[in-house]
Amino acid sequence: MYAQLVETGLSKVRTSEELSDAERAFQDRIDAGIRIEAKDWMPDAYRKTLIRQISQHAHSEIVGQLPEGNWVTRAPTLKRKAILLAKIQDEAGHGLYLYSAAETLGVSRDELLADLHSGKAKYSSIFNYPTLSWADMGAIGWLVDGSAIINQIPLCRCSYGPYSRAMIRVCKEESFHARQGYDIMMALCRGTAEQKAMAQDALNRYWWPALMMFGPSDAASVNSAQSAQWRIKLFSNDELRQRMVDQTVPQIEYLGLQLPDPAIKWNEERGHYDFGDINWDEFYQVLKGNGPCNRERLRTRVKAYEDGAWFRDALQAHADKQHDQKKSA
Ligand code: BYC
Repeated sequence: MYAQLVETGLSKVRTSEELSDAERAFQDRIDAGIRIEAKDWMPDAYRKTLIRQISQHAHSEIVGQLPEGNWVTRAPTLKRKAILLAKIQDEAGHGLYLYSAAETLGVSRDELLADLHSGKAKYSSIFNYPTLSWADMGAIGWLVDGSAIINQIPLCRCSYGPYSRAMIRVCKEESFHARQGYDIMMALCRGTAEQKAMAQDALNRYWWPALMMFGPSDAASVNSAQSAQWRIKLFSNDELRQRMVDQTVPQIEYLGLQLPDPAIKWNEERGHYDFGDINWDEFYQVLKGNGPCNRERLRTRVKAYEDGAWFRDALQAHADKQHDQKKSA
């Protein structure tokens, strides 16, 4: 798969002869499965790619709290509310591990946040969709965290040590998130006709955006080939997307819900489910900032950051005071 990705992606990958001695030695380490650590020499482009991906990932975890945060005060029971709160707190934790992993590459958290707040840095397209009903909490846990697990399990084996280690705990927590989402869907599907209709509506609305989380098709993915060569990507966008469809269709059937795409059909020859065409125009519009909630999400994040200024100032004042006391002792 790795070789195929290197060949088919849009980004040009240099052959061994085109690499400098240092780059060749670096690639040999990666090919031998040796992890790259923060203080090791690395090509600038490798560093840049990792900063891009890890920071986008961190931003996604942080912005990803907002759609679910919308339902904390309206959770149907105390138990559901406690579970949802715990999940959202986990996402904040994931953001923090990931910002720390990005910082090992020589970029500061302030720079990363400035890029998010100015709209320069991306975060996952999925978080620009609204959460209209309680069933959306089920659909997000099940489909969004479910997709995240499929994408992130391979990242536990990626070439950059700090990123791969952060992913281990993230994936464990995502498994709990996916289970709680499916549990919400099960409860709704076993409930009244109205509750089941809510579950169906959430599935219908979140299905396509969840498939878009895996990124553009392999033929359109600009970064895949290089990232595969560096073992940042172990599987292609389309391959992971197919895995998501194959895993989820039987779960939809178990819930007794209608398939959200009439083109879904088991293909005996391929050993996979076929599915319909993704609306890539919608995906790129969301990436450009024109999704249903892009502006609202960014505005909320910027306001939260500005509202927290007094707390960061207090922390700094406390640290300065401790530093002065140590110096004068
Ligand atoms: N949304 O060449 P490609 C979570 C961008 S958080 C937005 O294939 P790459 C959760 C891509 O960045 C889950 N942008 O890129 C949290 C690139 O743009 P730039 C977040 C996207 O990087 C809270 C361009 O499109 N997971 O689970 O090789 C609550 C071309 O794409 C998207 C991660 O971040 C998208 N969906 O592959 C609940 C996982 N897709 O940067 C749940 C780590 C693509 O060149 N990231 N783009 O301007 C990855 O695995 C990879 O970055 C991707 C994209 C597969 C997403």
